[in-house]
Amino acid sequence: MKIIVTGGAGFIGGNFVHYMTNKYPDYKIICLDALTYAGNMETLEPVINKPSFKFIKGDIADRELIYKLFEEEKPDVIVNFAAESHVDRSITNPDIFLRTNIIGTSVLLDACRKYGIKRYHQVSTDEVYGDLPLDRTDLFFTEETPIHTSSPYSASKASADLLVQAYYRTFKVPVTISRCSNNYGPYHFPEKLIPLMIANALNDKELPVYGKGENVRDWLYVEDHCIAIDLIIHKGRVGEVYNIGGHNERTNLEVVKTILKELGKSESLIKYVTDRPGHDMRYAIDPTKIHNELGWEPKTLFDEGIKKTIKWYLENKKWWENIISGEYQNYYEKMYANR
Ligand code: NAD
Ligand code: TDX
Repeated sequence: MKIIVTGGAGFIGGNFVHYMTNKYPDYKIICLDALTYAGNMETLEPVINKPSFKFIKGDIADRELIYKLFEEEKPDVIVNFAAESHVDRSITNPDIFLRTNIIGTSVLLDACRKYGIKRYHQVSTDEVYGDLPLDRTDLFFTEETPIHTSSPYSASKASADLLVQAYYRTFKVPVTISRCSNNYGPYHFPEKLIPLMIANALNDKELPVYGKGENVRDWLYVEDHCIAIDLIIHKGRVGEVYNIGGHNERTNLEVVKTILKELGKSESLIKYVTDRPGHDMRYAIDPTKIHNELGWEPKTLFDEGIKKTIKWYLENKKWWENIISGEYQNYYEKMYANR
């Protein structure tokens, strides 16, 4: 089996590459990544010298490059993680989100159509469903929940999902889609809530909490996401959408306070800052379908996963300090200075 993993130098794609090369030593895993600000070769250090692994630098929206790659490699499966993934960046600069997340997906689908494929898997997000009210804890996103997006990021991801479904119906490309809740764990880029708060707390910097910190996210340990995608590409039904999430809902403030407590830091580091425009209130996944059809359930609950994650950031300071000492400084200044 030959699998092309796009976006494999990023957070979830990187964890997926590690997971798959360990679990299936006889599979050929090819990582295609444009190495944007979010891509990091240090994330691929544990696999880079494995004979079953190959890295190619390239953009999923580059049609010529993608067709050549398909022609040369003749992959069986594509798992598309490559995306612009940060909601705040999509608010300040939507353009690149449309190019990578929509056009990039369409180029990959065209290549699948042209060269043939056993499976195209689109890594999507629960954000395509919009949000749920805080006072209706009985409500969850199912695969039937209508698409209803809030940010340029989620609109671009939803557009990609619609294209994937159109290529299934019209051209019979064998696709699957997974829509996962918020991930956390090793190699998470420190612009996102959990790694940002860990890094700031360790540096005794303020922890910027948007609004009142009452927004709820459904946190999934990244390895559980990798296990779910592995199951879907091997056993999932073609044309289907699978929600992935584990009923690990926490308010942002609960998450931040847990991190401070684990690190022995004071809550006085918390700084309430101007809210994100259009900020989704609550995400919560109903994972019944993937549980019933594929037997998936999360292995790592939040209280254990957050400890493991903090431990990883403590033991791998070089990985994230290299990031926050570079261009990231300009981003941080722009995003947080006048908030
Ligand atoms: P990330 O930002 O950490 O990584 C994205 C990777 O894609 C980077 O390595 C980057 O270099 C690469 N990339 C960007 N544009 C590219 C292009 N045009 N061509 C090739 N490579 C390109 O993102 P992540 O958090 O690992 O998310 C991965 C996927 O999972 C995304 O599709 C995202 O929408 C989805 N997702 C993320 C979460 C989450 O909580 N992080 C939850 C649900 C779904
Ligand atoms: O500094 C911050 N302060 C803060 O309060 C940051 C960066 C975030 N937040 C809040 C906003 C959200 O309510 O924390 C919550 C989580 O924020 P992010 O880490 O930016 O994630 P989110 O917007 O929920 O989106 C994530 O989950 C779904 C991923 O980034 C997406 O790629 C994925 O699709």
